[in-house]
Amino acid sequence: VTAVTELGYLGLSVSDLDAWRTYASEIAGMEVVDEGEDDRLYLRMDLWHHRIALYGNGDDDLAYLGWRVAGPVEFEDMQEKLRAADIEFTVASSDEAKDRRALGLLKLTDPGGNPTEIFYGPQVDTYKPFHPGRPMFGGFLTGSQGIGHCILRQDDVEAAIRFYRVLGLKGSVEYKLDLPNGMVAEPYFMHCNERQHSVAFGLGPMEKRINHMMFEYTNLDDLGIAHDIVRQREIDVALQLGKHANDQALTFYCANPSGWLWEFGWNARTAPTQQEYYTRDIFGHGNEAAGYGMDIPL
Ligand code: MBD
Ligand code: FE
Repeated sequence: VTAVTELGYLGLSVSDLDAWRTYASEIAGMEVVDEGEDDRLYLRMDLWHHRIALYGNGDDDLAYLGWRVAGPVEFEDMQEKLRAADIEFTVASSDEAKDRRALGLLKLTDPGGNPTEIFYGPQVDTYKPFHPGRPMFGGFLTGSQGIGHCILRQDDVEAAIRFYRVLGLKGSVEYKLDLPNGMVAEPYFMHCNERQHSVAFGLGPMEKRINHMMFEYTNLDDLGIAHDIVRQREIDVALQLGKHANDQALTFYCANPSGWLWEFGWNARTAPTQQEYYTRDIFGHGNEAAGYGMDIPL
């Protein structure tokens, strides 16, 4: 059965492209590529033409997510699956696919209203070494694990689970967290490759489509440098350094220039073959800056 193979790319709507240029390069270490288009900048994390497109149209939210399938056969099989599940989609024109630097593209909307794309055949610039925006000891962990993971807004978690299962993702509840108000949060984590999770949801109402995007460094020292610079520049840290129970990555969460979170991490373990759940993290992840939708007792 056809399944998506990775969370491959992201489009972000932003209000301050210059702030993003600085943040992405000097803090995250991504390579900024400006091809002279007046509406956008690209961010590179590896040999792909880009992993992130930033559009300076002012929204400060997720513009779209791109899920990859292996090739044209899988692309057609996925369309069959969507039809069988009564999920509406449109196959994009070749100009639209070209705009995403993909060979083939379809567009749909997930049950939370998040613009979603399924593509195959990204443009990979093998001639052009990844050149980080600040000195780095290593790089970003991408490859078969894709760009990273995100937490998305889903008002109907059951509908979201059904949708992402059609795309081929697997997973379940991985935490039961006792909230101060007496409720229990049961966030749901889904994976489609060795990355422990590529998408998660179920942490309650959200203002934006996206709560955070997680990127993983291959070298601990690059996480340390990112953390140092975030502290030097007094950028809001919503969750302090700590280790998650599920992916066991060492991570921290800081505000990006659009007012939502980027989670920087290192040394995540791979997706489980059997389901488990947890009631708290291993250590750290203390709440600090409030108001970013991560005021949860991890
Ligand atoms: C994560 O990456 C995460 O963002 C949360 C909230 C819990 C476990 C792993
Ligand atoms: Fe996360």
